[in-house]
Amino acid sequence: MSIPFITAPEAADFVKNGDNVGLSGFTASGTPKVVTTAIADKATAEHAKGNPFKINLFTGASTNDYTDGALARADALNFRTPYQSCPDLRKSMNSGRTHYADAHLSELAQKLRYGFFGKINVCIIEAQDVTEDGEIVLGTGVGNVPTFAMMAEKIIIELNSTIHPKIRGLHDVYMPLDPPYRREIPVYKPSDRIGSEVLKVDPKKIVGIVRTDNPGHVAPFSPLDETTMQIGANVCHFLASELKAGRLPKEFLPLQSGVGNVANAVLSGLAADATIPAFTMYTEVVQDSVLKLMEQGKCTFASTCSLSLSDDGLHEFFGNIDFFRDKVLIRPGEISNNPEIVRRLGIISMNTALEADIFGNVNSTHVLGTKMMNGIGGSGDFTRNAYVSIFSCPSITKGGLISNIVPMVSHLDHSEHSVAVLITDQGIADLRGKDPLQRAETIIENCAHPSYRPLLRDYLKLAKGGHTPHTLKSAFAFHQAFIESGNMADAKF
Ligand code: 0RQ
Repeated sequence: MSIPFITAPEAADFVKNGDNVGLSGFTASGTPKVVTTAIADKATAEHAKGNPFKINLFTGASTNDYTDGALARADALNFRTPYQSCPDLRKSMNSGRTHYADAHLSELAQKLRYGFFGKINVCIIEAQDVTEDGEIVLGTGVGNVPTFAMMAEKIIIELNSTIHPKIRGLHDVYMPLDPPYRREIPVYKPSDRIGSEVLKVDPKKIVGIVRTDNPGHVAPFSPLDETTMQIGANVCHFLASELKAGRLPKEFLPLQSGVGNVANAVLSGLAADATIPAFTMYTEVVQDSVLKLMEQGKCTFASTCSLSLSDDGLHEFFGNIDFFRDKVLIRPGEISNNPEIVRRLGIISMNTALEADIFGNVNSTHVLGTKMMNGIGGSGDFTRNAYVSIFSCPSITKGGLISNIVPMVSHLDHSEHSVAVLITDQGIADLRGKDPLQRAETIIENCAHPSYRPLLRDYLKLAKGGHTPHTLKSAFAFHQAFIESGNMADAKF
């Protein structure tokens, strides 16, 4: 092999202060581990010498602690996009040390190609294999790596020996042409393969290969609690009744589900419901629960951007690869989350809100309107274009000190125009075809916690005027009360 093998610190030396760096992967899956840690170490060493060292980091979604965690702790991130879920990075963003541009995941690749963010200096790719002529077998997550690799001046390969060789053949790497030459993306059903099994890059740009046997780790989910199970049961009930009423085709439609416990509860609920036929998924993350659904014959295919499986899940998947091989495709985020395809396939989207207001607007990102939690992720890609878009959240949080249903959201991610159905542990608010006042009544009576319903009814009685009644002076009384006393129930209008 004429491409040199180098150490992680040697790889980190290719990264300079102020560089734009793009990483392969989506969630912890497929994301580099040792080169990013070495960049963090380099930053710490440079800072100790009094030198500035910060990079601008572009990814597919959230990463791992070897990346966002290590780099944030080393104060090595000047700019970060499009999504994160790391406590240390959250602190850095919320204190203004890292500039964070929260963005729809499907859009970053094309915006980079359009030139909106400048060039990519270095692209770091986790790979299972790489050939002399630049053919790369990727890991369990793809993200935006096709665009990063195409644009990058230098490419570093992190060759991870823990990635199972049988991953080859699961990827579907495709990059659309840009306007005015773009054509339709030819995915007409979730299982349509449109691209290549490998990522092809210019081998002359590969400056080195770093070997690693770091397996990384996807944290398993906490056990389902009563609230989560109730939300899951309500979502299943909604979907089953839509099917019965003929508002969903009898063949069902592909599902997208966010990450986390509610998604897992919904998927296991669907599996248990005999009235729901076997379905496909067109989604961005496949978790362990999907493997079970496939084994039960309930999920027949999943198009995804990453296999975010626990260690046990990975073992099960590659142990039975002959069974799973024709049931999964791992694609770039630009395709897994593509609005054109979401609209065409008629995806049922299921995402999570931090809070929703009585008119159906959703805040997925900002605690009390100011502190960034994670980011909008792929939720907007799917929600805005779904056949039916569902948002769920608990009715109360922190033992009832917070009502997740408020008079007006303190930050807006998904507007009333994109939110079709709101579901909490209390019940289902079907917002389709309702005017604002009808939506408010439905959300208060069906979704708000009983202890907050009187306050919300009072707000609505006081709210004045126009098409969407509000009392602007009191619209944030719940949030103000929480800031002042630590309890939204102390709200005064
Ligand atoms: O706090 O961690 O201190 O316990 O927020 O809340 O209920 O555990 O819910 O983990 O599913 O996260 C919206 C953040 C929900 C996530 C969000 C507090 C609560 C807890 C977390 P603690 P839960 P989840 C697929 C699609 C956007 C991206 C997306 C998310 C913590 O789902 O990031 O959809 N979504 N991507 O106590 C103050 C409120 C609160 C609140 C909850 N109203 N005010 N704190 N909390 N509600 C994924 C990808 O794109 C990759």
